[in-house]
Amino acid sequence: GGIPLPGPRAYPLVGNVLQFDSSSTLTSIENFIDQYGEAFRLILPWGVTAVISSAALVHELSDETRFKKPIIADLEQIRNGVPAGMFTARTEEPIWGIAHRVLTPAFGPVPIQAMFPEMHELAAQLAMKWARHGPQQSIAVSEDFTRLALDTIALCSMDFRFNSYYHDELHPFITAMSNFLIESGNRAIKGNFLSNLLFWSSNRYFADIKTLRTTAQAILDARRANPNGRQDLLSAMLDGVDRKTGEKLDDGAIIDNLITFLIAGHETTSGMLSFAFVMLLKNPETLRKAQQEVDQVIGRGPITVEHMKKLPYVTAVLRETLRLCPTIPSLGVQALEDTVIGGKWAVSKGTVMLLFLARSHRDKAVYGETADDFIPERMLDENFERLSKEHPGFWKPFGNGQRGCIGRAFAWQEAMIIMAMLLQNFDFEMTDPSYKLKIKETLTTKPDGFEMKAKLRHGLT
Ligand code: MNH
Repeated sequence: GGIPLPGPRAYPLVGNVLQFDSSSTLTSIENFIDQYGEAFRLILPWGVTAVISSAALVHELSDETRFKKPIIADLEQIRNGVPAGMFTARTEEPIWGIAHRVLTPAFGPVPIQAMFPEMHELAAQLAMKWARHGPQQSIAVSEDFTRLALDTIALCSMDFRFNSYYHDELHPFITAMSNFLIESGNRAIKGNFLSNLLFWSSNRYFADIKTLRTTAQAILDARRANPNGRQDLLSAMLDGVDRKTGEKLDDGAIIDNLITFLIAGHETTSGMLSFAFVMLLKNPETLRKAQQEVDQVIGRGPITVEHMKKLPYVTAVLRETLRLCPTIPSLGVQALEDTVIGGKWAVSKGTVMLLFLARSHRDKAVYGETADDFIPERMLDENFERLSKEHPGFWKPFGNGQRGCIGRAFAWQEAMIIMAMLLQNFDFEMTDPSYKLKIKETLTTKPDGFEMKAKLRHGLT
């Protein structure tokens, strides 16, 4: 049963591709949503694709007995470089289950808390850098948060120091990684065949992959040659035995997951932090409240791991930031069988559906008339729990179910440390007070061209 999904007219061969504004995929989809509603279909290079944008439907499609994560588009292309990484593996591939079971405990609360000192050290380095800049220097916010997030995931997961703050030029590994991601995105549109015909970009693509893999291999070899007893994500992968299959991760899978953590761990976290400052500076009352909370709870003393759970307003600021600006703006799911969604639309087996968080997170049925406004109060624990009971699909920035983000606690601790430290030590202003939020779209989203100035409130603590 069920009626077909509505959607714009599709053309032979190209489907709806030419109806996209190439400068912004997100805006193009928003425009389609305005026209066709909470569920409609597009014909894209990988086939019929439904776009879903209400919280109720997002909840329905989060049911893992009916839908699974598809590996398409960018994710499929990233497999050219990391064929066995857990972000891009298919759930039915044994290597995904092994990595998932071996790594889940390593991302648990106890090991993450043990990473506090190293996370704190890198946060303090960033605060030091901004202090030295002085109050007149305009800070390229996402660039510096990208340095922080990359250095943090590399240090905490594999004991490797990029020392990004000390270089204007990025480390060759980082350049290779960002080119690899951009080109994977391009290839998702052009397809493998055409992409491999374009020799220049294709040669560079495979050279970048080689740089990524040889660097990760070198880090692995160094650890094996010098097992220093350090407990981190790399040691968890080297020593871990899957209780279900009795298998260990082979070197290929370890390398793929090291690269995966660097990819998955840096853009999303730095995007979240950058958007948080856009939101705070555009809503000065929220900045004042966040700073007041830090002053009351931490004061001028050192930030400790115990403080992390005692900053409800700062926590709510990050939740509200990810609501309005989910750094992964959509999640893919795929129907396991022919089915009907929303009680009316027919969807055939295998159909890919994009859960468009950038819109479902602003559903008026959940958030009312103030859905587009930045109001951290609605994300304070009590309200957050009430929303999650009344509207279970309300907030999904970390994905869903067994394929949800494994690095959530990692990202959260890292972000809370730097937020607390920056609010404790600096007052901020936008370099251009008339800055209008513009979104840079790659695999993830970030604010484009956002700069601010940071003025020490007192001596650095
Ligand atoms: Mn993370 C999966 C968002 C930080 C490692 N992450 C996901 C997914 C989302 C997501 C959404 C699911 C994607 C999908 O369904 O295709 N992740 C985030 C956000 C942040 C984040 C918003 C920060 C803010 N992620 C991190 C960090 C790490 C990490 C930090 C690593 C240390 N994430 C992963 C991995 C997966 C993932 C690995 C894949 C998990 C799996 O499929 O088994």
